[in-house]
Amino acid sequence: MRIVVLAGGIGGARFLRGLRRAVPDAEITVVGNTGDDIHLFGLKVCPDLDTVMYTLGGGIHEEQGWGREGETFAVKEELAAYGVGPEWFGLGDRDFATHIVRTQMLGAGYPLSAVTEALCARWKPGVRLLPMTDDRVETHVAIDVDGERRAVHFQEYWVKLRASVDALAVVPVGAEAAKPAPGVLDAIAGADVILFPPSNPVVSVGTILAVPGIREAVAAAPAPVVGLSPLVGGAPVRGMADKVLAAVGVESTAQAVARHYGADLIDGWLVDTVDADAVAAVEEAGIACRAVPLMMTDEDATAAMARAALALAEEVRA
Ligand code: FO1
Repeated sequence: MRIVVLAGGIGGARFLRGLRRAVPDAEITVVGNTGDDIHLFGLKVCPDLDTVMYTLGGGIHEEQGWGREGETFAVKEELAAYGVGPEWFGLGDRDFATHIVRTQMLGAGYPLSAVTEALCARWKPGVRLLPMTDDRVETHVAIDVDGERRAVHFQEYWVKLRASVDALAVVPVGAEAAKPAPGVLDAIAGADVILFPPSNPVVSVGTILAVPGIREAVAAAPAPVVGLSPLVGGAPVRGMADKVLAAVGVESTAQAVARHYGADLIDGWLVDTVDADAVAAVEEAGIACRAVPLMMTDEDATAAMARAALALAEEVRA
Protein backbone atom coordinates (compact mmCIF):
# COMPACT_ATOMS: atom_id res chain seq x y z
CA MET A 1 0.00 0.00 0.00
CA ARG A 2 1.30 3.46 -0.94
CA ILE A 3 0.40 6.11 1.61
CA VAL A 4 1.09 9.83 1.31
CA VAL A 5 1.01 11.96 4.47
CA LEU A 6 1.14 15.79 4.49
CA ALA A 7 2.93 16.44 7.76
CA GLY A 8 3.96 19.28 10.02
CA GLY A 9 6.22 18.86 13.04
CA ILE A 10 5.51 17.18 16.35
CA GLY A 11 1.91 15.99 15.75
CA GLY A 12 2.73 14.79 12.26
CA ALA A 13 5.88 13.00 13.36
CA ARG A 14 4.20 11.18 16.25
CA PHE A 15 1.32 10.16 14.02
CA LEU A 16 3.79 8.79 11.47
CA ARG A 17 5.41 6.64 14.12
CA GLY A 18 2.01 5.07 14.83
CA LEU A 19 1.26 4.69 11.13
CA ARG A 20 4.56 2.95 10.50
CA ARG A 21 3.76 0.55 13.33
CA ALA A 22 0.20 -0.04 12.09
CA VAL A 23 1.27 -0.85 8.52
CA PRO A 24 4.95 -1.83 8.59
CA ASP A 25 4.91 -2.99 4.97
CA ALA A 26 3.37 0.16 3.54
CA GLU A 27 5.38 2.51 1.36
CA ILE A 28 4.96 5.82 3.15
CA THR A 29 5.84 9.13 1.50
CA VAL A 30 5.81 12.17 3.75
CA VAL A 31 5.39 15.60 2.21
CA GLY A 32 6.88 17.84 4.90
CA ASN A 33 6.10 21.47 5.66
CA THR A 34 9.02 23.82 5.10
CA GLY A 35 7.21 27.09 5.85
CA ASP A 36 8.59 26.95 9.41
CA ASP A 37 12.15 26.98 8.06
CA ILE A 38 14.38 29.73 9.33
CA HIS A 39 17.89 30.99 8.57
CA LEU A 40 19.89 31.46 11.77
CA PHE A 41 23.61 32.09 12.21
CA GLY A 42 24.03 31.60 8.46
CA LEU A 43 22.45 28.15 8.68
CA LYS A 44 19.26 26.77 7.20
CA VAL A 45 17.08 25.20 9.89
CA CYS A 46 14.13 23.00 8.84
CA PRO A 47 12.25 22.28 12.08
CA ASP A 48 9.43 20.16 10.68
CA LEU A 49 11.59 18.01 8.40
CA ASP A 50 14.03 17.46 11.26
CA THR A 51 11.28 16.64 13.75
CA VAL A 52 9.96 13.94 11.41
CA MET A 53 13.47 12.65 10.69
CA TYR A 54 14.59 12.55 14.34
CA THR A 55 11.28 11.13 15.62
CA LEU A 56 11.19 8.27 13.13
CA GLY A 57 14.95 7.80 13.29
CA GLY A 58 15.03 7.46 17.09
CA GLY A 59 16.95 10.66 17.85
CA ILE A 60 14.21 12.97 19.07
CA HIS A 61 13.98 14.55 22.51
CA GLU A 62 10.84 12.66 23.50
CA GLU A 63 9.29 14.99 26.09
CA GLN A 64 10.02 18.14 24.13
CA GLY A 65 8.96 16.65 20.79
CA TRP A 66 11.60 18.63 18.85
CA GLY A 67 15.41 18.70 18.87
CA ARG A 68 17.80 15.92 19.83
CA GLU A 69 17.83 13.74 22.90
CA GLY A 70 20.88 14.16 25.16
CA GLU A 71 21.38 17.66 23.77
CA THR A 72 23.94 20.21 25.01
CA PHE A 73 24.01 23.92 24.24
CA ALA A 74 27.68 24.92 24.24
CA VAL A 75 27.56 26.58 20.79
CA LYS A 76 24.44 28.56 21.67
CA GLU A 77 26.06 29.73 24.92
CA GLU A 78 29.26 30.73 23.12
CA LEU A 79 27.26 32.67 20.53
CA ALA A 80 25.37 34.41 23.33
CA ALA A 81 28.70 35.32 24.96
CA TYR A 82 29.50 37.20 21.74
CA GLY A 83 26.10 38.86 21.95
CA VAL A 84 24.89 36.89 18.94
CA GLY A 85 21.29 35.74 19.12
CA PRO A 86 18.48 34.99 18.92
CA GLU A 87 18.64 33.52 22.39
CA TRP A 88 14.98 32.55 22.31
CA PHE A 89 15.51 29.75 19.78
CA GLY A 90 17.03 26.61 21.31
CA LEU A 91 19.51 25.19 18.82
CA GLY A 92 21.54 22.45 20.46
CA ASP A 93 25.03 21.24 19.57
CA ARG A 94 23.92 17.95 18.02
CA ASP A 95 21.18 19.68 16.08
CA PHE A 96 23.69 22.27 14.83
CA ALA A 97 25.54 19.50 12.98
CA THR A 98 22.41 18.75 10.93
CA HIS A 99 22.04 22.41 9.96
CA ILE A 100 25.74 22.68 9.08
CA VAL A 101 25.58 19.63 6.78
CA ARG A 102 22.34 20.90 5.21
CA THR A 103 23.69 24.40 4.62
CA GLN A 104 26.95 23.07 3.22
CA MET A 105 25.12 20.84 0.74
CA LEU A 106 22.72 23.61 -0.27
CA GLY A 107 25.72 25.88 -0.79
CA ALA A 108 27.26 23.24 -3.05
CA GLY A 109 24.13 23.40 -5.19
CA TYR A 110 22.07 20.44 -4.04
CA PRO A 111 18.32 21.06 -3.76
CA LEU A 112 16.66 20.67 -0.35
CA SER A 113 15.02 17.39 -1.48
CA ALA A 114 18.43 15.84 -2.21
CA VAL A 115 19.85 17.21 1.04
CA THR A 116 16.93 15.75 3.01
CA GLU A 117 17.50 12.37 1.36
CA ALA A 118 21.17 12.54 2.33
CA LEU A 119 20.35 13.41 5.95
CA CYS A 120 17.81 10.58 6.05
CA ALA A 121 20.49 8.12 4.91
CA ARG A 122 21.82 8.45 8.43
CA TRP A 123 18.51 8.43 10.29
CA LYS A 124 16.68 5.78 8.25
CA PRO A 125 13.19 7.03 9.18
CA GLY A 126 11.51 4.16 7.29
CA VAL A 127 9.53 6.62 5.16
CA ARG A 128 10.43 8.67 2.11
CA LEU A 129 10.65 12.22 3.41
CA LEU A 130 10.16 14.93 0.79
CA PRO A 131 10.09 18.67 1.47
CA MET A 132 6.92 20.20 0.00
CA THR A 133 9.19 22.33 -2.22
CA ASP A 134 12.84 23.00 -2.94
CA ASP A 135 12.04 26.71 -3.14
CA ARG A 136 12.18 29.11 -0.25
CA VAL A 137 8.85 29.55 1.52
CA GLU A 138 8.68 31.29 4.89
CA THR A 139 5.55 31.62 6.96
CA HIS A 140 5.10 35.08 8.42
CA VAL A 141 2.49 36.11 10.96
CA ALA A 142 1.01 39.59 11.02
CA ILE A 143 0.57 40.96 14.54
CA ASP A 144 -0.27 44.27 16.12
CA VAL A 145 2.63 45.97 17.87
CA ASP A 146 1.63 49.20 19.65
CA GLY A 147 -1.13 49.87 17.14
CA GLU A 148 1.02 49.09 14.11
CA ARG A 149 0.74 46.00 11.95
CA ARG A 150 4.02 44.10 11.79
CA ALA A 151 4.98 40.80 10.20
CA VAL A 152 7.19 38.43 12.16
CA HIS A 153 8.67 35.07 11.21
CA PHE A 154 6.50 32.14 12.28
CA GLN A 155 9.18 30.95 14.72
CA GLU A 156 9.26 34.37 16.38
CA TYR A 157 5.49 34.24 16.78
CA TRP A 158 5.47 30.62 17.98
CA VAL A 159 8.59 30.36 20.12
CA LYS A 160 9.46 33.89 21.21
CA LEU A 161 5.95 35.26 21.61
CA ARG A 162 4.37 31.86 22.42
CA ALA A 163 1.41 32.94 20.28
CA SER A 164 0.47 35.26 23.15
CA VAL A 165 -0.86 37.97 20.83
CA ASP A 166 -3.54 37.57 18.18
CA ALA A 167 -2.39 36.49 14.72
CA LEU A 168 -4.01 38.94 12.29
CA ALA A 169 -2.91 37.03 9.21
CA VAL A 170 -0.72 34.09 8.29
CA VAL A 171 1.22 34.44 5.04
CA PRO A 172 3.33 31.69 3.47
CA VAL A 173 5.74 34.13 1.81
CA GLY A 174 7.07 32.77 -1.48
CA ALA A 175 4.53 29.95 -1.73
CA GLU A 176 2.79 31.40 -4.78
CA ALA A 177 6.00 31.09 -6.81
CA ALA A 178 7.12 27.76 -5.35
CA LYS A 179 7.04 24.47 -7.21
CA PRO A 180 6.35 21.11 -5.57
CA ALA A 181 9.61 19.24 -4.90
CA PRO A 182 10.47 16.39 -7.27
CA GLY A 183 8.39 13.34 -6.47
CA VAL A 184 5.62 15.14 -4.58
CA LEU A 185 2.98 15.27 -7.32
CA ASP A 186 3.79 11.75 -8.54
CA ALA A 187 3.49 10.36 -5.02
CA ILE A 188 0.11 12.03 -4.56
CA ALA A 189 -1.18 10.85 -7.94
CA GLY A 190 0.03 7.31 -7.32
CA ALA A 191 -1.12 7.00 -3.69
CA ASP A 192 -3.59 4.39 -2.47
CA VAL A 193 -4.44 6.57 0.54
CA ILE A 194 -3.68 10.20 1.44
CA LEU A 195 -3.70 11.21 5.10
CA PHE A 196 -3.73 14.57 6.87
CA PRO A 197 -2.33 13.81 10.34
CA PRO A 198 -3.38 15.85 13.37
CA SER A 199 -1.00 18.62 12.29
CA ASN A 200 -1.76 22.32 12.36
CA PRO A 201 -4.35 22.94 9.60
CA VAL A 202 -3.09 26.46 8.91
CA VAL A 203 0.68 26.63 9.34
CA SER A 204 1.49 22.98 8.59
CA VAL A 205 -0.99 21.27 6.25
CA GLY A 206 -2.30 24.64 5.02
CA THR A 207 1.20 25.77 4.03
CA ILE A 208 1.87 22.54 2.13
CA LEU A 209 -1.44 22.98 0.28
CA ALA A 210 -0.45 26.57 -0.54
CA VAL A 211 2.30 25.37 -2.88
CA PRO A 212 0.66 25.65 -6.31
CA GLY A 213 -0.21 22.23 -7.66
CA ILE A 214 -0.32 20.34 -4.36
CA ARG A 215 -3.91 21.16 -3.38
CA GLU A 216 -5.02 20.48 -6.94
CA ALA A 217 -3.17 17.14 -6.98
CA VAL A 218 -4.72 16.04 -3.69
CA ALA A 219 -8.21 17.06 -4.85
CA ALA A 220 -7.75 15.22 -8.17
CA ALA A 221 -6.07 12.10 -6.72
CA PRO A 222 -8.00 8.87 -7.15
CA ALA A 223 -7.04 7.88 -3.58
CA PRO A 224 -9.33 8.58 -0.63
CA VAL A 225 -8.15 11.49 1.53
CA VAL A 226 -8.69 11.15 5.29
CA GLY A 227 -7.77 13.66 7.98
CA LEU A 228 -7.51 13.44 11.77
CA SER A 229 -8.63 16.36 13.88
CA PRO A 230 -5.86 18.18 15.75
CA LEU A 231 -8.54 19.68 17.98
CA VAL A 232 -10.10 17.70 20.79
CA GLY A 233 -12.89 19.16 22.88
CA GLY A 234 -12.46 22.56 21.21
CA ALA A 235 -8.75 22.93 21.96
CA PRO A 236 -5.55 21.86 20.25
CA VAL A 237 -4.11 18.64 21.68
CA ARG A 238 -0.77 20.46 21.75
CA GLY A 239 0.57 23.69 20.35
CA MET A 240 -1.47 26.82 19.77
CA ALA A 241 -3.39 26.00 16.60
CA ASP A 242 -6.40 27.98 17.86
CA LYS A 243 -4.41 31.23 17.49
CA VAL A 244 -3.68 30.73 13.81
CA LEU A 245 -7.12 29.25 13.08
CA ALA A 246 -8.65 32.50 14.32
CA ALA A 247 -6.47 34.37 11.80
CA VAL A 248 -8.14 32.49 8.94
CA GLY A 249 -11.60 32.84 10.49
CA VAL A 250 -12.00 29.21 11.50
CA GLU A 251 -13.45 28.22 14.87
CA SER A 252 -11.38 25.95 17.09
CA THR A 253 -13.58 22.89 16.76
CA ALA A 254 -13.06 19.53 15.08
CA GLN A 255 -16.01 20.14 12.78
CA ALA A 256 -14.93 23.63 11.74
CA VAL A 257 -11.50 22.32 10.71
CA ALA A 258 -13.14 19.54 8.62
CA ARG A 259 -15.33 22.14 6.89
CA HIS A 260 -12.28 24.38 6.43
CA TYR A 261 -10.58 21.60 4.43
CA GLY A 262 -13.90 20.90 2.74
CA ALA A 263 -15.43 18.00 0.85
CA ASP A 264 -13.52 19.04 -2.29
CA LEU A 265 -10.33 18.03 -0.56
CA ILE A 266 -11.08 15.41 2.10
CA ASP A 267 -13.36 12.37 1.90
CA GLY A 268 -13.13 11.32 5.54
CA TRP A 269 -12.48 12.90 8.93
CA LEU A 270 -11.80 11.46 12.36
CA VAL A 271 -12.83 13.32 15.49
CA ASP A 272 -12.13 12.32 19.07
CA THR A 273 -14.83 10.46 21.00
CA VAL A 274 -15.42 13.58 23.13
CA ASP A 275 -16.45 15.33 19.90
CA ALA A 276 -18.86 12.58 18.81
CA ASP A 277 -21.66 15.12 18.51
CA ALA A 278 -19.72 16.82 15.68
CA VAL A 279 -20.03 13.74 13.44
CA ALA A 280 -23.44 14.67 12.01
CA ALA A 281 -22.37 18.23 11.10
CA VAL A 282 -19.24 16.96 9.34
CA GLU A 283 -21.25 14.38 7.41
CA GLU A 284 -23.74 17.09 6.41
CA ALA A 285 -20.81 18.82 4.74
CA GLY A 286 -20.32 15.72 2.58
CA ILE A 287 -17.38 14.28 4.57
CA ALA A 288 -17.61 10.79 6.10
CA CYS A 289 -16.86 11.10 9.79
CA ARG A 290 -16.18 8.74 12.71
CA ALA A 291 -15.43 9.38 16.38
CA VAL A 292 -12.48 7.43 17.78
CA PRO A 293 -9.91 8.13 20.53
CA LEU A 294 -7.43 10.65 19.11
CA MET A 295 -4.97 11.18 21.95
CA MET A 296 -1.48 10.06 20.92
CA THR A 297 -0.62 8.94 24.44
CA ASP A 298 1.69 6.15 23.26
CA GLU A 299 2.62 4.32 20.09
CA ASP A 300 -0.15 1.72 20.49
CA ALA A 301 -2.83 4.40 20.81
CA THR A 302 -1.35 6.22 17.81
CA ALA A 303 -1.22 3.03 15.73
CA ALA A 304 -4.91 2.50 16.54
CA MET A 305 -5.64 6.01 15.23
CA ALA A 306 -3.74 5.22 12.05
CA ARG A 307 -5.71 1.98 11.62
CA ALA A 308 -8.98 3.89 12.10
CA ALA A 309 -7.92 6.39 9.44
CA LEU A 310 -7.06 3.61 6.99
CA ALA A 311 -10.34 1.82 7.76
CA LEU A 312 -12.28 5.00 7.03
CA ALA A 313 -10.30 5.38 3.80
CA GLU A 314 -11.45 1.88 2.77
CA GLU A 315 -15.05 2.75 3.63
CA VAL A 316 -15.09 5.91 1.54
CA ARG A 317 -13.29 4.17 -1.33
CA ALA A 318 -16.07 1.61 -1.55
N1 FO1 B 1 10.26 25.04 19.87
C1 FO1 B 1 10.24 25.76 20.99
O1 FO1 B 1 9.20 25.86 21.60
N2 FO1 B 1 11.38 26.40 21.45
C2 FO1 B 1 12.56 26.29 20.82
O2 FO1 B 1 13.55 26.88 21.27
C3 FO1 B 1 12.61 25.50 19.63
C4 FO1 B 1 13.80 25.30 18.94
C5 FO1 B 1 13.82 24.41 17.86
C6 FO1 B 1 15.02 24.11 17.24
C7 FO1 B 1 15.05 23.20 16.19
C8 FO1 B 1 13.88 22.59 15.77
O3 FO1 B 1 13.91 21.69 14.76
C9 FO1 B 1 12.67 22.89 16.37
C10 FO1 B 1 12.62 23.79 17.42
N3 FO1 B 1 11.42 24.08 18.07
C11 FO1 B 1 11.41 24.87 19.19
C12 FO1 B 1 10.15 23.55 17.55
C13 FO1 B 1 9.55 24.46 16.46
O4 FO1 B 1 9.66 25.79 16.77
C14 FO1 B 1 8.04 24.32 16.24
O5 FO1 B 1 7.42 23.48 17.14
C15 FO1 B 1 7.70 23.90 14.87
O6 FO1 B 1 8.30 24.68 13.89
C16 FO1 B 1 6.20 23.85 14.65
O7 FO1 B 1 5.97 22.74 13.91
